[in-house]
Amino acid sequence: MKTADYIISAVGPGQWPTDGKPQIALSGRSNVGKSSLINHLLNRKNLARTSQKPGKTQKLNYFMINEAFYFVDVPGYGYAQVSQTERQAWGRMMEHYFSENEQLRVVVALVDFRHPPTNNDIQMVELLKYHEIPIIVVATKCDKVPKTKRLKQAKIIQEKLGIASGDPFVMYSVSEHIGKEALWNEIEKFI
Ligand SMILES: Nc1nc2c(ncn2[C@@H]2O[C@H](COP(=O)(O)OP(=O)(O)O)[C@@H](O)[C@H]2O)c(=O)[nH]1
Ligand SMILES: [Mg+2]
Repeated sequence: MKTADYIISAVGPGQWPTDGKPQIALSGRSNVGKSSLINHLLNRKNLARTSQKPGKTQKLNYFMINEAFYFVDVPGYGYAQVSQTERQAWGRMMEHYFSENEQLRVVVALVDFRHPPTNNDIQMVELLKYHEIPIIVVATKCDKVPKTKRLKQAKIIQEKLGIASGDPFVMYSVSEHIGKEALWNEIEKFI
């Protein structure tokens, strides 16, 4: 890791970078720990802002990493207070991004390790599969699950998401520094 710079909050396709550099997107429901994970991966305190009011602005936040590739912070889904209209706008934006963006190499799909995947988590994985976009599943907050239960919980999540046991799956904890190297190893395969 050398540099990480915030580039743009893109409200529409006209603002998507067109320099051809690879894009790695990160998705997950609101509060799954996405901002925390991005900051942890990049050794930065507050590059991706944590605890923002979810569901307000539906923008794709682009970060340039090592002047070589982008992290794209996808707005969180599944926030109860979001209106139907906003939900639909989010769906259209994501549909567009996944179908039209040739620089998108892989999506890091975050799920909360403490709970079985939500319907929204499952739909996200299905959408990615439909568009034939490679997926790295990351189970966040694994510190909250006792070590002896982690293997079983991982299997439940993989099964519910319809992910094969050999597909990329990383248990992550920001607070206990688990998973960073494993996730970078998986991401590097797509750059
Ligand atoms: N125990 C634990 N809590 C975490 C972890 N990662 C994030 N959190 C907490 O989860 C909450 C939501 O995190 P945030 O990064 O803002 O989630 P986002 O909405 O997905 O961007 C915050 O209170 C974080 O401190 C983790 O690895 N372990
Ligand atoms: Mg966030």
